[in-house]
Amino acid sequence: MTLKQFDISVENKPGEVARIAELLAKRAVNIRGIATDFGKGHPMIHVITDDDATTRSALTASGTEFMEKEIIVVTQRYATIEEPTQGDLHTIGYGLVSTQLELAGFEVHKLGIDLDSMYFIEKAKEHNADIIGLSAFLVTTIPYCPEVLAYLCDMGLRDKYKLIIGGTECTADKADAMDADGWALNAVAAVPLCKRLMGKDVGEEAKLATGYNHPWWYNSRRN
Ligand code: B12
Repeated sequence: MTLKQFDISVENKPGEVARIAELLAKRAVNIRGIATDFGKGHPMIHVITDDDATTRSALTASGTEFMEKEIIVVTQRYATIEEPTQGDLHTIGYGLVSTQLELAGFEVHKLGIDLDSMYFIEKAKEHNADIIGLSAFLVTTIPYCPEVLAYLCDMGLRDKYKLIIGGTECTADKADAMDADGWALNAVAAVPLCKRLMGKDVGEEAKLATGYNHPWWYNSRRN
């Protein structure tokens, strides 16, 4: 399923986000998502609303420059569960991964830290997740990643979920050794990894991503 995203050009001055929000509020348009960026040297506001037609007419009537694009809507099926493994209190990295994935349209459920391995298998079931993301920063916490995989196998759920790992001490070869579905060096690389695991087109780069020296990598035996 796709939705319309409005990429709105604004001036580089305070109050522009409020101006756009008010513009839409006056027409009773509900904003589902809003983000700003300065990507190409020009400030932009990206908005997704419940009402494309009224959004379009409100922006046009106010003389605001904008472009429209289709974005992929990620439903419950694409939910990911991100969490540091049992005993691991490093939250910064997994927070960034979650944010990047959310920005890319994934529905992410952050479960918290230092949780029992079985807990988020239960949560993955509850949220009908497709990907379980484990963040492990310590040599002492990485062993919980294969533990989760073992539980999934024991429960006959191994093929129901893709399991990916990341964090300072995680590497592609460790992911491979434990038969995880993927690994990513950082939050940005986690996006093509997850898209690839969901069967989305990530371009030519996919061909390279089976090598350990690639910033995002997936387990080709499962794809
Ligand atoms: C900040 C930090 C802490 C903070 C954590 C604060 C917090 N709320 O997160 C505090 C002070 C609490 C801490 C504690 C400890 N830490 Co510490 N910590 C670090 C440090 C300096 C930075 C980690 C970090 O947040 N980086 C910033 C993030 C943004 O970058 P990142 O880690 O690269 O994350 C990216 C990727 O890893 C990836 N990623 C992360 N998760 C995931 C998940 C998935 C699914 C995917 C695909 C990708 C992915 O994407 C992220 C974003 O781009 C590292 C050193 C280092 N250089 O990494 C040590 C380090 C991880 N800590 C270490 C240690 C030893 C500890 C302690 C045991 C220290 C002690 N004796 O108490 C405790 C353990 C606490 C615990 N039980 O977890 C060691 C681990 C060594 C080892 N071999 O196990 C390190 C490597 C430092 C070192 N060189 O010794 N630590």
